[in-house]
Amino acid sequence: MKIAHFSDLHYSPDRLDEADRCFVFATHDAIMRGARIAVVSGDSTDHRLDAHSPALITLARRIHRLAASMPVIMLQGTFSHEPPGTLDIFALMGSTNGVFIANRIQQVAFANGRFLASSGPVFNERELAQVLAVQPEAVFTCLPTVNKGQFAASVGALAAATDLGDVLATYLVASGQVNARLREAGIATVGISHGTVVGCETEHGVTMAGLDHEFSLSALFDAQCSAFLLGHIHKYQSWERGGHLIAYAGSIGRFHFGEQGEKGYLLWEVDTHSASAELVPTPARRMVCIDFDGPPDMERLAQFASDAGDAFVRVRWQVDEEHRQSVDRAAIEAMFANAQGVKIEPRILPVVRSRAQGISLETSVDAKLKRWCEVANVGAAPALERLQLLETGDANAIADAVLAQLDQTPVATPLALVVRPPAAAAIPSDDSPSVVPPAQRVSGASGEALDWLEGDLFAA
Ligand SMILES: [Mn+2]
Repeated sequence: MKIAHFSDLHYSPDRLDEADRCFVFATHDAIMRGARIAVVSGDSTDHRLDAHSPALITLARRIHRLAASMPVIMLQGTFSHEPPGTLDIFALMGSTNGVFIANRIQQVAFANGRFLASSGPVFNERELAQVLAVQPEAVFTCLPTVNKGQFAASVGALAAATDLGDVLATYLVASGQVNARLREAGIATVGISHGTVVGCETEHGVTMAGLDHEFSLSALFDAQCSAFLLGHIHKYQSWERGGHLIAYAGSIGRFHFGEQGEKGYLLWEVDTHSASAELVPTPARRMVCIDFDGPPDMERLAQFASDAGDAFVRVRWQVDEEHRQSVDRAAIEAMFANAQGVKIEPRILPVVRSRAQGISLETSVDAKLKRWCEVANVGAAPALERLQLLETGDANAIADAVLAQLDQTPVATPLALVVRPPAAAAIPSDDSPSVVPPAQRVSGASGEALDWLEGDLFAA
């Protein structure tokens, strides 16, 4: 039997365009290809939607139209995306065929165009006998998102993270025993769930390791379903063992920048003993990410812009705070004027002036100056000598001493003056962080001349 598996539709005002373009394509394709039954494995909506929201009405219309062609099963997804109760209204969208809402752990048989659900988590003996008697086309084992809060309340918060996996694994084994009997009777068995499989890969290429995920692959295979249809992870991927197949359909469209892999829906072929699935790509939007470690390279950007076509483009760069004005944001926006959308994300690196380490720990001005000379790589002896002059001599005496020193200097030839004027040799250039020699600062009183030593240079 052919099953059309759609997942993670995320209908919402912001994503309506993308979700609906892809879902309309996928449902139409599934109808054309003669799918017998449709499954939506969770996250039909992105968040709580008002009844008058165009997103909700549009989704209701799509489900209604789909149900005109084939029966539909909708599984409860993540509560933040699909608040409990959201799906109930879709049970009313059935037309020629019904829409079955799987919002608790249960098994459901599809026979003679009708859904027969178990009263408990699996069919009991009496129910199983009835199911076998009607020879269903398929039996679905439904494992919707488990409310971890409720679960934690029953087993304790500490145990909840790891015990949930054990509880679900136990359930899957129990359902496996029922599924084995169904298979013996020639009935196709299908699992549907919404959660994270340990070791799967997200749409951003991150491998989900750890113990607090819902299932292991072996636990899912323990359910002994020919096919296991998964939702939650937005990247299509599959695992096969002995003809049984487990697969995430991935999200119907591309909702975030940086999502890897193709988007689509899965057209499954499921029989009693095995299953296969084909990813049918949807016309998901193209999203291009261009990242620069430093300021953007405008030439390369121009090249990207000419290739971008109708993609959604995100440009990221990072630039020091003081050079932020050097990037022409408007020019970049203009470059991508033909793209579907452009998102510009500059990262401004704040200028952090490093304090000379350890200066604040020194107690005397001498020691502070010496430490600063070490850190700034400036000769300490002349600086300390001049500091002493400032502390002991008065301005006139210092000036006289400097003039007397200059008088002793041999008269330079004009050429030598141009090439290397001796008086200027000691003057640091403006941008050099070295100490301004006291000789250049003798005009004021000594207290005033010490001002440059105070300020925030020595702040901790
Ligand atoms: Mn999702």
